[in-house]
Amino acid sequence: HLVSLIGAPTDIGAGAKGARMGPEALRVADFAAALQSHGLEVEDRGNLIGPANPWLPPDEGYRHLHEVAAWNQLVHDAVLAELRIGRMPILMGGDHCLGLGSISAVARHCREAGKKLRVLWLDAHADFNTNELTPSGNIHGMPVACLCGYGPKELIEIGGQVPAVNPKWIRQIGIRSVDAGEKRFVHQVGLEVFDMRYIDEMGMRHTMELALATMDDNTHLHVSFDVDFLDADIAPGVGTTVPGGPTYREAQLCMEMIADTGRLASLDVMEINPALDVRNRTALIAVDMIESLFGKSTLMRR
Ligand code: DIR
Ligand code: MN
Ligand code: MN
Ligand code: MN
Repeated sequence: HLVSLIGAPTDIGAGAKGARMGPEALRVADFAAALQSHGLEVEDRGNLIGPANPWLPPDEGYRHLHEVAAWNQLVHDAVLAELRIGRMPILMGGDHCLGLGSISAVARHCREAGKKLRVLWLDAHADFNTNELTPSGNIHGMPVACLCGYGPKELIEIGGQVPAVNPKWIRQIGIRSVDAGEKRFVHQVGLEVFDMRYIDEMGMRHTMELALATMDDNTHLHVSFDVDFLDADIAPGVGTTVPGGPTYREAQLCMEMIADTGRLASLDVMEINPALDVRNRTALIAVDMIESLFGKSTLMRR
């Protein structure tokens, strides 16, 4: 179990400044040591270096399109390099626009290795906007659409094949904020979304049983963890908090059930914004959750 940490210190796709400090907040929260305590061999590859955030208004519905493309290319190349040498990449964001680079690399690796791909998108938001639907122009609201082939050429082609991902491979969990046009588009494309109402009515256990169903020994499981997935009361240090998210216990169960599959093969940890946090508690809770994702449990289970 060889894990590589990749820092991507940018908020190029976000609407608030500060997610550029996310990788350092995770390091200060002893992320590597927490992973090592569960038997993983961890290398911290340090931080990628990409363009600065010029903090400009949107242009044709996109803020910082060229800088976002440059960052995603760096992330794609770094993630793919780790996968090709048989290591598990963990991307430390950085805002969630970088899920595009990470998952396009994972999808390319799966094509090369003849693996099936399943993507779990843990988030308060569907991140399924386009430049015509977006109310903000922030590209961290668009990576899932881009992965499915809906977006500008310079973003959708990063993984070498368009679309990078079939929408049928994606399961979204914890969703509770979807913009009006985005909502119509989610339904039109048929994205599989387990929103908070679904979790309220059916419970996290049933939700995760469905989200993890029909995987097999040949499935590469990628988790894209936008930390705003967690309820804002327990994770205040993110740019776009939305109330009514999974509780501590619900989120723990979600992570533990993913661990039980034994199929986790790559991970993004995104949107931690230390400028909005309280004594680094959001990075600490993210590390706590990720320990469960890697198999930490109170007792052994049959
Ligand atoms: C909103 C917020 N849907 C937008 N999106 C995200 O600006 O597109 N916040 N991803 O984290
Ligand atoms: Mn592999
Ligand atoms: Mn997101
Ligand atoms: Mn989000």
